[in-house]
Amino acid sequence: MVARGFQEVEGKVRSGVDSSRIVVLADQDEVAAVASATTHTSAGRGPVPTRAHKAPWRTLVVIPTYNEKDNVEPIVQALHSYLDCDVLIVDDGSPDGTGEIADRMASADSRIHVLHRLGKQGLGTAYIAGFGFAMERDYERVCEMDADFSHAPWDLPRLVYASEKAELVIGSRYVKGGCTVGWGFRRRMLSRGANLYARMILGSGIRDNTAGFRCFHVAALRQLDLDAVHAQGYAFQIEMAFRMKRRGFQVLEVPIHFVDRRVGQSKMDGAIAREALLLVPRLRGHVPRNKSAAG
Ligand SMILES: Nc1nc2c(ncn2[C@@H]2O[C@H](COP(=O)(O)OP(=O)(O)OP(=O)(O)O)[C@@H](O)[C@H]2O)c(=O)[nH]1
Ligand SMILES: [Mg+2]
Repeated sequence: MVARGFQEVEGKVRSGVDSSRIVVLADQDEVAAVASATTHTSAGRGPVPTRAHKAPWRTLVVIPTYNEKDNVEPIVQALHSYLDCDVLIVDDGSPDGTGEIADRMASADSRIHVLHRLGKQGLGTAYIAGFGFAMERDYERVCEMDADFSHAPWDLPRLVYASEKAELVIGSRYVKGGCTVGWGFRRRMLSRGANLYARMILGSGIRDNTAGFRCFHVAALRQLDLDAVHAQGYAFQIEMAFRMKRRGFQVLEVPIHFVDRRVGQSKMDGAIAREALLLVPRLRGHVPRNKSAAG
């Protein structure tokens, strides 16, 4: 299936089309793209564009990694086939050698950068470091993406293009057209429960508060007090979305299919869930509010 531009894609996805099946004609050689929409598929993943979409803004995609040796190279290759952008891998001294693979990738492609940190320091601080990198180097957009293929590389350009209308775009499982694929009952309930809880207590109108597939305006992040952000796990995502909303920024959710990790080990544990449980009620009282902002 083809779409003229990204706005048309969003309409199709909301009405139930799987975004992996849509080729976007913008930036493409049209004849080849139409042919690709019917023939080319990559590992059962649907059509690949004839060339990557050129991000309309200077865009950095931050990918935190901890023991992702089998994912780090394929995920960056995959995302670069959909979006021409810079990538920062933030590796916390992965014992499995992910950091060395990332270094090798960076030396072969000037769009790829690596930040090595000593030991596992958590997702929250990895992203804060990535945001700092984006601010120092004057990127206009900074995205968050997991290394484990839970976030589809073909959805990345959708998030970036949608950021024309909002300072924060969230790839959302809990809006019409979004879903999770492959999670067991327990994991589904945990995610649903966490989101219901955050939604009820924060009242910010955001449906997927814990999603880690996002695109921020760097200019908006500059206006937040990032030093005040301490949350680590899912709580970090809840906190960032809430801070953006309270500051008066637009938050837009685009539907995604979230797929359970392909290979490697989950880092989800009880401590991460507990952190979110305790942090959410505190956010209401502690996060500064703009006069016009909701929540
Ligand atoms: N740098 C860094 N990356 C991390 C850390 N913890 C997790 N990650 C990475 O963050 C991303 C999301 O973590 P996941 O382990 O997939 O967590 P999840 O998505 O909640 O859980 P599963 O998909 O079930 O494993 C992955 O790319 C991880 O490698 C950390 O402490 N430091
Ligand atoms: Mg994951």
